[in-house]
Amino acid sequence: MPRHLDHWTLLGCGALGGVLAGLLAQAGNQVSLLRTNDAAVRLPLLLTWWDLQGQQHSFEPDFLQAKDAANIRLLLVTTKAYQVQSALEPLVGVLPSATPILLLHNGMGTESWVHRAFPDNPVLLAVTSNGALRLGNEEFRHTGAGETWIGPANEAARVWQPLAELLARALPHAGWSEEIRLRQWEKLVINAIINPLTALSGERNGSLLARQYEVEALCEELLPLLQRHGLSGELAFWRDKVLNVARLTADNFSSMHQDLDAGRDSEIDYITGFLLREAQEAQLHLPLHQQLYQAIKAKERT
Ligand code: KPL
Repeated sequence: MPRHLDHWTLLGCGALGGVLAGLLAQAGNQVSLLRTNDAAVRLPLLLTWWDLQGQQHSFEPDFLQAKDAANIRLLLVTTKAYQVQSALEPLVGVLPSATPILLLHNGMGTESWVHRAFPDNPVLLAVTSNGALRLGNEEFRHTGAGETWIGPANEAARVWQPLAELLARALPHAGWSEEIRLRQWEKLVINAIINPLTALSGERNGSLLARQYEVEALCEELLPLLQRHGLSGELAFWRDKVLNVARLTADNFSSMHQDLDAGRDSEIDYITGFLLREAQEAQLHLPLHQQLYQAIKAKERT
């Protein structure tokens, strides 16, 4: 395994980034937070987080800037999908080409720019169903144990399989998946249904257990597109998958609900927007998802 793998640099310290930083530090890793060019982003000097048992932990992260890029051994990008490009831009041409870039965000559609901007770096993709809440600029809560999968997005990333073991020492679960894009699509379906519905209703994820027919109709509309992308599950499989996550995260507010509530943009362009773009290319129509997209866009504007 390559050396220095216990030094993680995190780009993005939202709800999930904050909790991951805490979990990685607790497992004995050195954790640095990368300052972006965005002066509005305030990073925690003392990061406090509560674990699943309600126990409080704190640690003081190190800070790096783009000019320190040569010291970045392992870059974990946990910004929102729509921030990936602007957050990574200062590292173009200065991040060592051997440094792996691990992208972890909801939605899809950021990857192609990353490959163009960092053509020689190993690029890895990750999906997670861990629940996280940001309580303030410096305070975070781990709200649900979930699975985390990472996998290669290019050839150079294939040797980085040991990263999954390393993550598994810090997280409730982590595994390597050669089929990470299929897992991203599965998560995309879950987010495309739970997130906009709960962001619009203002309710917790568990509220969808009483809206099974809507969930089913939204799944049904996606089936032809999913089949084109190699996901062959039938309607009951997808409905149960979405409802199962709603059940497991019943007390959570979805990230889209949290974003809109806090006056931030949502990730709808990388979730439903991505699905609509893919559907258009395949000449498929997704009227129900189109309605959700427009309703979230309208809510973003207000
Ligand atoms: O990923 C999530 C999110 O809120 O973004 C789910 C799985 C829906 C949990 O809330």
